[in-house]
Amino acid sequence: MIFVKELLATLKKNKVNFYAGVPDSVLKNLSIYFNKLGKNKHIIAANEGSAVSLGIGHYLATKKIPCVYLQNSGLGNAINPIISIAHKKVYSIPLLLMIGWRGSYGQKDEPQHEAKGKITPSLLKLLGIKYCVLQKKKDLTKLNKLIKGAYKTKKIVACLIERNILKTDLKENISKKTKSSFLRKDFITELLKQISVNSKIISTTGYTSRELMQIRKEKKLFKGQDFYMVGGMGHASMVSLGFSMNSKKQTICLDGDGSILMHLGSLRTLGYLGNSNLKHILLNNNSHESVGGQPTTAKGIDFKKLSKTFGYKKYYKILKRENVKREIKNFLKSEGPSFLEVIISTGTLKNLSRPNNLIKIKKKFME
Ligand SMILES: Cc1ncc(C[n+]2csc(CCOP(=O)(O)OP(=O)(O)O)c2C)c(N)n1
Repeated sequence: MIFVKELLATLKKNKVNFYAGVPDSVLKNLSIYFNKLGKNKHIIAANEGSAVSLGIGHYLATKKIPCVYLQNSGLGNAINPIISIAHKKVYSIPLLLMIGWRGSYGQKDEPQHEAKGKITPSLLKLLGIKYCVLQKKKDLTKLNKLIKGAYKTKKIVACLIERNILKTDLKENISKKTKSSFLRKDFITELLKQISVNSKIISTTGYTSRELMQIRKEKKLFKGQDFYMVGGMGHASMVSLGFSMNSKKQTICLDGDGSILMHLGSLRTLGYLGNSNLKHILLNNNSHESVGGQPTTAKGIDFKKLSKTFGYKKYYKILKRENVKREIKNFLKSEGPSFLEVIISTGTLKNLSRPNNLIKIKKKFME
């Protein structure tokens, strides 16, 4: 167990005072501190590659090592700027990567995390990144040494943090990020009632997929088939496009705002190439609810203009419970590619289970 305050003190001692990252449930207690910092000290990036790049820019301007935080599933996104810009053999820019280690050795986790967790240390070795594992307070000495070394060698260093290691006495204060009182589960329930038996749903990472699976079971709503994006956050739209271009079936992408922002360029590909069977839904709660409710930057985006300019044919919006039935009906009937923005409040079902028999899920989806 390590207190966040102790960890941050080690960083401060080494003049690490800028943080950029993508939120993660393992590092949730750090986010509580970060939320209090101004934008010159902390930035929630759209994806992990962007977080690394923000860190690189920060170093170029300040000569101080930035802390880039991420879940190990996001290491893939981060690798491009790490190896092609910051690496010792390229521009040699020192960074500290703080990595939430899902699927660490010996810890039971979801299939996608177990696969990534197992290779995380080898990936770091392959990238030539020295790292330490933080489990106890005394491990902070190793971190201290690594950062000091990074200043000298101009190399990237990292620390891996497993689940339930970081503690804090600060109280979580997750405020609602939208004015809506309508919940994700209410929308999903109505959608499942209205879709046809042949519909296919491709749903984004986190609570959306988990709730979709749970609601089907609890409410016995079995029309259509689902493909849960248990990982690959931000890629549900392109999986949907790839599927819909090769099938006549109605294809519904169920996306989140954090996920949509992670690879926003994909929306243009979808709007440009999508066929009439493709329907894209954004469940907008202006937050990364699945990993602790940290804010996204979705608030203020005019998704009507954005989807139109990206080539979607129709845009619908649900703000109030009263309009849900009617708007879902219109949306499902529309000639796609069409976009439906649903403003939801944070709040999720209790005791959510997780998709685990993934091969079975894939086979059923492909039937
Ligand atoms: C590449 C990658 N980075 C980070 C994560 C951790 N993660 C899982 S769900 C999630 C938040 C998703 O936010 P959003 O799409 O807005 O959906 P919400 O959680 O609000 O339902 C994050 C950051 C991940 N799974 N993959």
